[in-house]
Amino acid sequence: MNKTIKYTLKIIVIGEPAVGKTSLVKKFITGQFSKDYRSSIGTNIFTKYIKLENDIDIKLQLWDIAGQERWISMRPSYYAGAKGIIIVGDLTRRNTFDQIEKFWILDVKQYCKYAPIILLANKNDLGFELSETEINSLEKRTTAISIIHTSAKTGENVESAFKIISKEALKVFY
Ligand code: G3D
Ligand code: MG
Repeated sequence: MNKTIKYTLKIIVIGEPAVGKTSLVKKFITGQFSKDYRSSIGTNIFTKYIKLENDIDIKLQLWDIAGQERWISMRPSYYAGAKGIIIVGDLTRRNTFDQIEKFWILDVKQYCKYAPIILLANKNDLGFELSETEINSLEKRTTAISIIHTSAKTGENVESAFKIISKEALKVFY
């Protein structure tokens, strides 16, 4: 007999403005939409229930920054209790990946040491400013478990990206 187990995972989405964070979350959530807007901390929180292999039921709580990406005072509460981190870069803008190394990774290491990280190289449907080699070399330097090319526009790899970080978070925390 299969047992159904329910876990709640807080997954946060970070990265420079306009890389596609909100679009990715909305693409993933579509169909099961519940939105909890907390303007006091500058955050949208979306909930989605998913099922992983082995009948593991997960309640995903996806935290999406509502503007003001680097708003200092919000960051500790944003990171608190996060079980997985999604960092998004925009393939059409090199600077958004530079900032992952220069800013976001340092932030994650400060506020959220143990949560696994994946990098999303988003807007894969458009022309690239970065080569494959450059992207892949980021994996080691950022301690990301993987780098996934996504498109919030076409939906490419969106669902699998959220599932990968969920599985990894379960491994680390439960
Ligand atoms: P953010 O939440 O990181 O700030 P948004 O980013 O999700 O608001 O996206 C910023 C802009 O990029 C939006 O365009 C959005 O439609 C576009 N975008 C996001 N992801 C993709 C993608 O994968 N492919 C393409 N082609 N566009 C994408 P607008 O014009 O509305 O500002
Ligand atoms: Mg946004």
